[in-house]
Amino acid sequence: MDKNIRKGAFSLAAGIIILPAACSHGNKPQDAGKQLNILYIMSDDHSFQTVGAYGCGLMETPNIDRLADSGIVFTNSFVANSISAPSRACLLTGKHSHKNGMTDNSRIFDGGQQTFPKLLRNAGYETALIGKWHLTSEPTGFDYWNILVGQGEYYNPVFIDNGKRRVIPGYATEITTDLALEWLDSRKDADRPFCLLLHHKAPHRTWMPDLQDLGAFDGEDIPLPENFHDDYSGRPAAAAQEMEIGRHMDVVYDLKMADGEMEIHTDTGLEEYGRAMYARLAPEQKAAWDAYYGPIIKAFKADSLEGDELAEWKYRRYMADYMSVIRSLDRNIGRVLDYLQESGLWENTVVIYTSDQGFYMGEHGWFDKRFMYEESFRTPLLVYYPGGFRGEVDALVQNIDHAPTFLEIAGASVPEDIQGESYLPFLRTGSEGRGERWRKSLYYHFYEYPGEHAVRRHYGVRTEWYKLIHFYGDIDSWELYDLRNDPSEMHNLYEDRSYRRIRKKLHRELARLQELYDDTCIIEP
Ligand code: SGN
Ligand code: CA
Repeated sequence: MDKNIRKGAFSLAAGIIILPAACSHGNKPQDAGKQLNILYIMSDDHSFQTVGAYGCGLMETPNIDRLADSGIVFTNSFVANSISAPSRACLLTGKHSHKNGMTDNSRIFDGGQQTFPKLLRNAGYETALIGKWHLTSEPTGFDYWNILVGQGEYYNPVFIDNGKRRVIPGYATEITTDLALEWLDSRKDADRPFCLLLHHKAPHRTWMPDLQDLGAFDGEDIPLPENFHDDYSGRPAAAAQEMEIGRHMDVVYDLKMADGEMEIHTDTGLEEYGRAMYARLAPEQKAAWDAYYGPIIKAFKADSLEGDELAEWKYRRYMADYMSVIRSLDRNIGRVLDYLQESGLWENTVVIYTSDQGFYMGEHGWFDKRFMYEESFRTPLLVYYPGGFRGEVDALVQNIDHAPTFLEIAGASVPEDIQGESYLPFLRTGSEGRGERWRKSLYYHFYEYPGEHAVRRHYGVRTEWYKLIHFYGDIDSWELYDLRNDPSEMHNLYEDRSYRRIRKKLHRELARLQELYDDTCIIEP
């Protein structure tokens, strides 16, 4: 194999996770009956491919991996609707999008509805939210909240602190972490258990690294995914998207080629935003920024790349920036874990690390998410539970499962209308926890079309081995994948006669899930 080509991310990830303490029960037992604290850390657009513990080899994340060393790596963790605001609403309510009303990013979350932070408060918890929120309405159910405005900025971001806006100079990941540590420290003597939602902006577009991480991946061989030059044959919705690195990623906006001479121009409509992004930097930030990107801009101009060469250059710049942003994320998660360990909170705090969805690292030639294909349907999930299981769990879990899990941890009852299932038994005893009673398939529904990146509406079902997807609206197409033989989902087998029996079973399972979750609203654009 050409050393510059890497295999499909999923095939790289599958089966090669090596955990030092796999399948042992090595943590200190927790105090029986005491309500554990919950620290839920969620980043934005962090791919499992760039979490060291998932074994893809793209980069190391030594601090996030501390959760793998002391806890569980969920190797089959998924979302219900692969986009930010809907994903956050699934988290808060434990329900699919059609039930919580947050079907796409343009909606406003109804904060009057039942959410797990409200129920935890009733159960005696102190609740806090710090970082990205993205649900437009004011947060409800939190004793303290301090959130970024909308998507938030990487540099010198505006925070809304329990209603008051202020610009905080510096880098978003550091600032968000500082605020979380300050909040934890401020409640040192509190006797109530806490639930803190620590939501990072990183590594969302436009992947602006912290100054200290600029160039962290320079000189590294960043191999192209095997299917980078996908031609999307047999997959009309995949062919119709607008999220290709080659065609849709903007060199000024996404890849920081905002040259002082104003000679570089792009046609995606994003150039001016790229220049404005640079303009927001403070003078000393600009100086460090220029020292790094200046020579890259110069070489880019001199090389006048085109076609595949340009697409591959864009891919490598994108990956270098994205991974540099994660370096800071990982370092800051390390600061929080250090604090828990030094303060003694480590013994009675459950720590969850996940993302609002996955992301494409050039697979199919893409960045962004939205599709029910593996890279964006999956999301990393690592959980440390004091006194609990250490190792891997391969059960199919989904982001609607957090709410019932947290309620069960708190000893609160789980309301009937919550659609997720508690994964607490896995935290205690690993895969034996729920055994045969656990779900065998997952339901997914994406709605944001017409919308940025032009991914068509679709819903589908995934079992351990197969996936069935229906794209609908101004397109009507079915896709079927055999994930064992085609983990990169390149061959749509829906019309393949040898899969007729499987196709029928998957249709039946899809209908069962739509009935179970009561999803009757196929919204036509
Ligand atoms: C922004 C990005 C998109 C991204 C959405 C949703 N464009 O609109 O590329 O898909 O957010 O992301 S940008 O030009 O504003 O960066 S989400 O994770 O928040 O749902
Ligand atoms: Ca996101």
